[in-house]
Parts: sequence; C-alpha cells; structure tokens
Amino acid sequence: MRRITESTPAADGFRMPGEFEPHRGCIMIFPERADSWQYGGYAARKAFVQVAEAIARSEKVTVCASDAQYDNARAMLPPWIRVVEMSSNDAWARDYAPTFVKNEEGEVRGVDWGFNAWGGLQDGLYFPWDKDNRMARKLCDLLDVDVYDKRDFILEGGSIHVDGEGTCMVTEACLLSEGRNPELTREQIEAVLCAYLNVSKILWLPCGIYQDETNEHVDNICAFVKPGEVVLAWTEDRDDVQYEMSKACLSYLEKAVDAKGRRIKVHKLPLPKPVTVTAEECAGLDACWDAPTRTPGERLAASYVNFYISNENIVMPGFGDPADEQAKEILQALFPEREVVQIYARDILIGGGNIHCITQQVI
Ligand code: KQY
Repeated sequence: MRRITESTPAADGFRMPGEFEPHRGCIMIFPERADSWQYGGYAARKAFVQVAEAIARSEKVTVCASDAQYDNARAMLPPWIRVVEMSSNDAWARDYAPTFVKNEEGEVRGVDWGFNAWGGLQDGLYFPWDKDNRMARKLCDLLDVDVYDKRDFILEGGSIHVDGEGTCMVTEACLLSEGRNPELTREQIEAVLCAYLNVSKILWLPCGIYQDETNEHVDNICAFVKPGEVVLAWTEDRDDVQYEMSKACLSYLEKAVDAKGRRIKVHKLPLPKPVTVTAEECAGLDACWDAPTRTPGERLAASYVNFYISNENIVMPGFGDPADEQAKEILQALFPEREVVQIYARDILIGGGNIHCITQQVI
C-alpha cells in the first residue's frame, strides 16, 4: 500500500461512485462498546449479523472484530462472511472505513480522512478515538489499495452522499460545525470535497434529523437513489420539530440543480413516529465520561433514509412502526431491480445510528 500525500483523487482521475453503482464488497465492525450498545452489545450484535447476512447475499462482507470478540464474531457469522481482527473504538464503518474512489481503468484507491468522534473535544461523542482513526489506512492495506492521506481534514463517511456524476450532498449543520474543521471557510471545505471526491457541485442541505448526535449527518435525512433523484425523510406532523427541518431541506432541494444542471426530484420517505429510549435500555448502558450516555425518554434519530444499497438488495431499518411497511413499499418502487430487506433496527438505533452508518461499500 502506498500512502499518497502529494496528489488528490481528482488530479489523478479518480472519483467516488454513487452507492447504487456496483460494489466488490462491504466493511462492517462488530459492536461491543458498553456505553454505545445496551447490555454489552448482545442485541446489537444480533442485529449487525442480520445486516451482514442480508448484504452478503450479493457482495463480500468483511467484519472487523476485536481480539476479545473475534471468536464470537466467527461463531455468529456464516463462513462466507470474512472476519478479521482489527482494533477500533466503536463500530461505525461508514464514518471511519475509507471512502473508496476509482478511475476509468477500474483501479481503486482509498481516502483516509481525519476522524475525531464527531466533534473532538468540542462536542465529540467519546474519547479517545485513535483506533477508529487508524482503521481506514489499515483497511486499505488489507484490501491492497493505495490510500490518499487526508487526515488533516475531519470528515465522516456518513456526512457525505454522492451521485457519482459530480454532485455531493452534505448538511451545513455537520460540515460547518465547530468541532470539525473550524479553521476552514465553507469555500475551502467545498474545495477539499471537490478534490477528494472529484465532484464539482456541493448541495448544502441546512440540517438533518432532530437529535442526530453526529451534528446531523446527511445519510440520515437524504440519500440519492439515482443521479438527480433523492429520498428525503419527511413528516406531515406540523407539531413535530422535525417538520420545519425536513421542510427547510425540501425548500433547498426544490431550488437546487446538480452538477449536470438537473433539477432534483425529491421523493418523500415518511418518518416513524418519534422513537424514545426506555429506562430499561438506559440501565443497560455504561456512562460515557462521567455522564449517562442516554436518559429515559430521550428521542432517538430514527429514519428510514439510513439504508444500505447492496448489489442486489436495499437493506433498510424497521422500528416496529406502522410506517415501516409504507417506507418499505416506497423504497421497493424506487429500486425495482433490488429486493428490499427490512431489519428491525432498534438495537442499532440506540447506539446512535443505523444500517447505513454501520456499513461502508468497497468498490
Ligand atoms: O454515524 C453515526 N450515526 C454514528 C453515531 C455515533 C454514536 C456514538 N454513540
């Protein structure tokens, strides 16, 4: 593996494809952190296994597990899923596995962004994060691809969505947050995204999902289903604080054009009714620093937009809500060539994210 410091993907003719383009595989991390996953992660591991199995129907899944969890991961996962021992601080592959880029000849490289646990000492979610921060480079080494070193720029994979045709979508709430790259202007942040993803247009949604502790990652509120078309998390409940947030995103998208000058077609994807954490769930979580990780009644950032597009499936969350079925039907109609698999994901949600957040496609 070569570490590239003197060039950028755009300069070298590499681009990040849309998630709906073909994948070679998918990376996940086995969960065990006791202040993220209730009751030591027993239920979360079962949900992660279901996600891994669904994705493995059509692509090679690699699960990174600690030494402590390696045997358990190997026992819980089927033999066609690869398990490798790799250190991490938690289990958010989307955010700290590499962003993969490829050129016209099909050569693949990784981008190793800086990671500081969603805001560092400003408003980050845990400390330390050093093992997470080293994963992208280790994974490029494992997969035998060269890696662009961009650790001087803080970015999580869940904070970007691309259409593969020159457009990247982000939220202002996240990319302009104080805990990431406060020394950079919006224009300088755009320049980094353009150089490292090989895009020419950034769509800046104002915000994400209420109470999303990542400073409102885009991958929980809006996702490309194909170039020029997105799904947007939506509620019709005007009394819900999310209503104005989703509406602000819709207003922005209705006026926007992408890198190819197309207007964006927006499909509304209903949100489940507010999901809150129970006292029993909170009792199963260790404290983070000296404070409880979650408090009973706290609203979680549940959204059906947090799905993964595999080669042959859409792997989406369910919450036991009446809207589960409706959201599934909408996604099925938008992806007629892929079968939608819905996985009950409350135990992933309690950790602070969902299926898209725990997966990273390898191209
Ligand atoms: O990408 C994500 N949604 C990660 C959230 C991390 C939460 C840590 N408890």
